Amino acid sequence: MTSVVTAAAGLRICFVIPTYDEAPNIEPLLRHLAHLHPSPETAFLIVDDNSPDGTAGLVRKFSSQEPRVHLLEGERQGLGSAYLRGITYAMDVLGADAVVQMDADFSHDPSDAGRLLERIAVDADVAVGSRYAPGGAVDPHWGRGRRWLSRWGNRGARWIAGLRGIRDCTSGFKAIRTTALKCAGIQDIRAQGYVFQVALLHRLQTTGARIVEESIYFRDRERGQTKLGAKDTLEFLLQICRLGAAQYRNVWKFGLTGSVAAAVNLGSFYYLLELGLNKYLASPIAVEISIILNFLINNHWTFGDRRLAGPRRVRGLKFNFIALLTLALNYAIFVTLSLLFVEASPLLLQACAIAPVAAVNYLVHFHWTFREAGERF
Ligand SMILES: Nc1nc2c(ncn2[C@@H]2O[C@H](COP(=O)(O)OP(=O)(O)OP(=O)(O)O)[C@@H](O)[C@H]2O)c(=O)[nH]1
Ligand SMILES: [Mg+2]
Repeated sequence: MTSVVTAAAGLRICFVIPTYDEAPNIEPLLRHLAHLHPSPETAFLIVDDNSPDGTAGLVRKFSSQEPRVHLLEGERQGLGSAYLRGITYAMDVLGADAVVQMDADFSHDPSDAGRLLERIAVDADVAVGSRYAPGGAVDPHWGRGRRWLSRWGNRGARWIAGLRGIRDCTSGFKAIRTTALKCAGIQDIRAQGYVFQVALLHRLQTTGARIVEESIYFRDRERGQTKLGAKDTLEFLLQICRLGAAQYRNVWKFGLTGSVAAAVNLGSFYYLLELGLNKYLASPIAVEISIILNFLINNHWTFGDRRLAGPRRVRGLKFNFIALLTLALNYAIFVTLSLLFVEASPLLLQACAIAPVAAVNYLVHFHWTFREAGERF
């Protein structure tokens, strides 16, 4: 065994390893990791949920010779809760700049951690040890059922929860910069079991973390027993649906805000006419009132849960600019359709013009006007 000197040498690294009944594995794993990562800046945190097989006792014994080993004990509340506790402790108490999360059963090869750390030191906030990236693989001993569950679990995470471009969304082997974890506000993650991995990646991705994948070989555990149960599969399904629904929450809020703005547009137009204003002056004033109102509601409500990039007045100008541009686009589509389909109902043509423009409008505002700090346009 040779130790690794990584580009991450300047970072305070903490391995966060959850354990439940891992007595046969924990000591060999800690010995292996301590040898591979000799830096005094590296810590190893075992999060044990009162394992009946005495895992915690073995960790305590090991830590008496190796002070870089820490033990966090608690009641068993599931893998997600254990990770949350462990990561929080690594950041707040041990002052880690980066955490490496991995299983204790040697399914994750300890010598792969160096490659993950290299990536976050060089070009990423998160490096996922990926079984499905080119070059990655799972143990041939995996049965059909397990392969199927893993494949479809990943597809579900991508297609339903919306994890874009990540091949292994359920991997429990990752190196993560704690700056990205702080940005992601992981404290609010409500995932008790294995789906925590998906919820965590989802948070990191939506808050603009740069995520890369490094291929790994996932070995089947040789000692001890699996803790993956039917309850985890059910929670997985429910959680990815919840994450998926959250993706569209902004869409309906945006639609509702747009409808309110349209009503205000008409209302103020009517009121200005009543005041005796010329209709050619009343119309743009009403449009501008509705644009400003639309902006304010979107800024505070629709995208209010985002950490928005840039000052509000710049966002306001961008919003106005896009609103006027899309108004012109809407009008151009309407005129073109009217010329092409002379007989068609004007109301139908107006509706046909609104739909694509509303979609463009939403996407531009989502990724530009109200983009999250850190998101690249
Ligand atoms: N603290 C804590 N650790 C857990 C809990 N459930 C699982 N773990 C640990 O999480 C890691 C992954 O669990 P595993 O049972 O290996 O799950 P898996 O890798 O999907 O399944 P197998 O490798 O087939 O056993 C291991 O280190 C477990 O000991 C839990 O409720 N609390
Ligand atoms: Mg395992």
